[in-house]
Amino acid sequence: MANPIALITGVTGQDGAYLAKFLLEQGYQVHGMVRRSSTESFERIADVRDQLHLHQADLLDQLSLVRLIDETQPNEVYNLAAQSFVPTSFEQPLLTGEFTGLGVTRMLEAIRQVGGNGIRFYQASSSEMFGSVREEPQTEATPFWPRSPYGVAKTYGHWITVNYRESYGIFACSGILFNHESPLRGKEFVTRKIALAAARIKHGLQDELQLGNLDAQRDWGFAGDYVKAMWLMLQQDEPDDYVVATGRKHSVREFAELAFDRVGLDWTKHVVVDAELYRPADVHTLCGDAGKAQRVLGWRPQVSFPELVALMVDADLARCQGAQP
Ligand code: NDP
Ligand code: GDR
Repeated sequence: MANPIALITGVTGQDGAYLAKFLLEQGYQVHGMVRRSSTESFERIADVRDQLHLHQADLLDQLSLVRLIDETQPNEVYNLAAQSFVPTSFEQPLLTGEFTGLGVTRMLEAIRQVGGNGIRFYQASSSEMFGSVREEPQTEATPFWPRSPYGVAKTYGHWITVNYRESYGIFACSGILFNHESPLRGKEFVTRKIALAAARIKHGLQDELQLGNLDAQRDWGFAGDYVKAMWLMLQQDEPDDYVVATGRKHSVREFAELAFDRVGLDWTKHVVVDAELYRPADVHTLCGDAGKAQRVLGWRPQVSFPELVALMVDADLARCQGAQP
C-alpha cells in the first residue's frame, strides 16, 4: 500500500515541527504549507526539511488553499496555522479573526470543494475557549467563555469544524488542547520566556526578567506528547472532539521558581513584575480533564511538569553556551 499523505498547515510552528517528525516516523509522506516571507522561518524543521514537501499558500487566500489540496491530495489535513499569541490578538483583532477563525472555514471549504468526504481533518482548538471557566476541570461538555479575540476566533473555528462534520459528513475532529510547551516554543510565550531568561541570567547575558500576571495558572504539558493525540483522533472510526491536557495546574510563579532552581538561582532576585504585560482580560486558571482522550484514544501524557521545566531550561542553557552579551 502507498504511504499515507498528510498535509500540515503551520508546519514551521512548534506543533508543526513535532507533528511533521512524528508523521515521518509513522511512514507518512508529509506536505507542509508555508506562507511567503522575505526571510524563511524554517529553523524548527531544519533537521527534516529534505524529507518534507513544502508548498506556498496562505490562510487568507482561498484559491491558494484549493490549489494546495488539489496538488497534494492528502488523506489527512492538520490545520495548525493561526495567529496564536493572545496579546497580539488584542492589538490585531481583525487579522486574528481572519487567520484563526475564518481561516478554518477556508480550509474546510477547500477540502469540501476539491477533496470530497475522503479527507480527514484536524482543527487545532484551544483551552482558551474556556476562558472564564464555568467549571473545573474542563471537559468537552464545559461551556465556552473566551476572554480574548484569539479565544473568540478559536471558538468560531471549533464550531465551524463541528458544523462541517454535521452538515457535510466531513471526518473533522477538533482537539481542545491545553497549553503545551517545549524547547521549540516561541520566545514570547511565558514558559519559554522564563526558561530562556533563566539560562541567559545564569550565563551573565542579562540580569532581569519582566513578567506580567504571576498568579495565572495553566495546565502545561509537553508538545511532543500532544501531537500524538492529534494523530490518534484521525485514526478512529468516527470523528469527534477531545480535550487534551495533563489534569494538573501550576502558576507562572511556580514555573519561574522551578526554572531558576534548575540553574541554581533565586527567582525573586531577578523577576520584576511589569504592569504593561497584563492583558485587558486574562484567563486566570485552566485545568483540563482528558478522561475521554484516555478512554477512547488510549492517550496519556508522558512528561511531567518538573521534567518539562528541566527540558526547556536545559535546552536554553545549551543554546546560550558561548553566546555574547
Ligand atoms: P505557533 O505560533 O508556533 O505556529 C503557528 C504557525 O502558523 C506558524 O507556522 C505560522 O507560520 C503559521 N501561520 C500563521 N499565520 C498564517 C497564515 N496566514 N497562513 C499560513 N500560515 C500561517 O503555534 P503552535 O505550534 O504553538 O500552535 C499550533 C496551533 O495550535 C495554533 O493554531 C495554536 O493556536 C493552537 N494551539 C496551541 C496551543 C499551545 O499551547 N501551543 C494550545 C492550543 C491550541 P510562520 O512561521 O510563517 O509565522
Ligand atoms: P496563553 O500562553 O495565553 O495561555 O496561550 P502564554 O504563555 O502567552 O500566557 C500564559 C499566562 O502567563 C501569563 N503571563 C505572561 N504571558 C506572557 N506571554 N508573557 C509574560 O511576560 C507573562 N507574564 C505572565 C499570561 O497573562 C497568561 O495568563 C497559549 C498559546 O499557545 C495559545 O495559542 C494557546 O491556544 C493557549 O496557550 C492554550
